[in-house]
Amino acid sequence: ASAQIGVTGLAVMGANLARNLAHHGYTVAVHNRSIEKTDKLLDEHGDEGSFVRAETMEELVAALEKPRRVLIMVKAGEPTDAVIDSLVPLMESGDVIIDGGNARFTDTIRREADLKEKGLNFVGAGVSGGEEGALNGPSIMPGGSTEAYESLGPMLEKISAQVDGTPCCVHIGPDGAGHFVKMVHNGIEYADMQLIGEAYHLLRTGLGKSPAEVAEVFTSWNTGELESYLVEITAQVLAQVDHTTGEPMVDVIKDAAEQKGTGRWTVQSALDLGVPVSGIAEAVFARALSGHTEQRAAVQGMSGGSTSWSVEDAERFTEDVRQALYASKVVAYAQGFDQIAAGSAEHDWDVDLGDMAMIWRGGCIIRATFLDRIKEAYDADERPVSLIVAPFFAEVVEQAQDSWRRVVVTATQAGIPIPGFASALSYYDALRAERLPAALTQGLRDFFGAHTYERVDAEGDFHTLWGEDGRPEVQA
Ligand code: NBP
Repeated sequence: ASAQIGVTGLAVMGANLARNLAHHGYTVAVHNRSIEKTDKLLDEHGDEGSFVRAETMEELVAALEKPRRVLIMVKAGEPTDAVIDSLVPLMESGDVIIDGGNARFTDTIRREADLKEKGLNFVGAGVSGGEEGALNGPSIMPGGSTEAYESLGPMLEKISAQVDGTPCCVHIGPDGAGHFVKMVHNGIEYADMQLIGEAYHLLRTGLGKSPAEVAEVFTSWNTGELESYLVEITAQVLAQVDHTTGEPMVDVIKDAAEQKGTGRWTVQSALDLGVPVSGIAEAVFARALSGHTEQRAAVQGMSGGSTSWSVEDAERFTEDVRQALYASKVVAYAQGFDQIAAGSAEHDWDVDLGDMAMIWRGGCIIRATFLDRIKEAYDADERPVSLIVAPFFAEVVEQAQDSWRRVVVTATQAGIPIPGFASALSYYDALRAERLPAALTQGLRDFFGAHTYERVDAEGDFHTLWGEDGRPEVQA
């Protein structure tokens, strides 16, 4: 037994993580259900480091030093359970099984509890950054016992992305904490991409810019506050020309967005936790709407916004859109971090929000300059109740709001859909409002269902005999 870690599941992610581990000097035992992928990896990259070829799960486990560590990188769901089932009889107390796939955090909680009973350590690790991250340094979000992290953490920290000498990997918390945080990370990624899409749509439709011209705008935005991987690659995608037709690539791609599930899970979990992640929800629904091609075709002929609408000052409009994008992005992140805090409280995970911002600074899809500011905000002596009121972001949002409002008004008049920008602004205005129509909602609920309400001027639950003149409110 000579390998420090085994990897099973050698599609793009597993193969690249195995190579990353080998590049860092670890001997890696490699296994895949069908041997072709194992041999392809070894043929093409076997000379990059020290690998041990394992044809069967038995060979994989036999190749490992104790305590054994096996990283599973297979399709999430049933395949992961199947692989765990075949590993368990081969492993011993103290060994560590790591699931680096995009597991649902509730599955991770279940698996961790099952394996703990069998004396095995189970680590559910969220891995972000796609195939390039896996190879050159991803952001890693491992959840599991402290004991398991002691054995595994140093390896994961070594192969993760590094920013200013700090690894983009930290022990998130027990059992499902890592996969929960990875899920919300993906939800934020959905929101981020939706907002970027709306900004593009506004510049394209509102200003009549070509995709290549919008690409230039994004390139310039990437030198400022919005600097981020997603803004950078937006410019690249928009600048791409299709070689078959000579058209901008973005015009050749069918405009129906797909999803694999993490965004939907984020919203489902947020509904259970009662956290209003409206930005993420709008992004998930916007993707769903884009795929309803039959309904879209049916409604396409109906009347739209003002036909006389035009932008007078293109430069100002572009800056307004930039500000709207920035402020809406702050709202989306504020909501996502609220969800992590709520999930952590619900499951006793004790997740450090500042650490989350820190490990997303490199390796992952939502890496961005402003994560440093988010880390500062959550590391402050007093944790802000919302990112929006942390001093740095309060200033961002307040400064952006005139632009933000102009963009929402203009887009609405022009008939350009901006669910992300508009809902983010409404979220801000709702939190800001001194009184909300929730009082009326409570009145209605009490009227039709005797659900009771609380008063502003007295303690207790009250019920009113609505409409019956002179009848006093009664305390329920
Ligand atoms: P896939 O998600 O496409 O899964 C393919 C792998 O799963 C192959 O190795 C395949 O073996 C194996 N597999 C399947 Br399918 N069913 C199996 C079973 N019943 N028993 C054993 N092995 C089985 O690979 P991926 O895109 O590399 O992703 C791996 C994991 O990482 C997934 O959970 C994914 O969600 C997650 N992830 C992906 C990305 C990304 O950018 N792609 C990013 C972050 C996380 P075979 O070769 O024998 O068919």
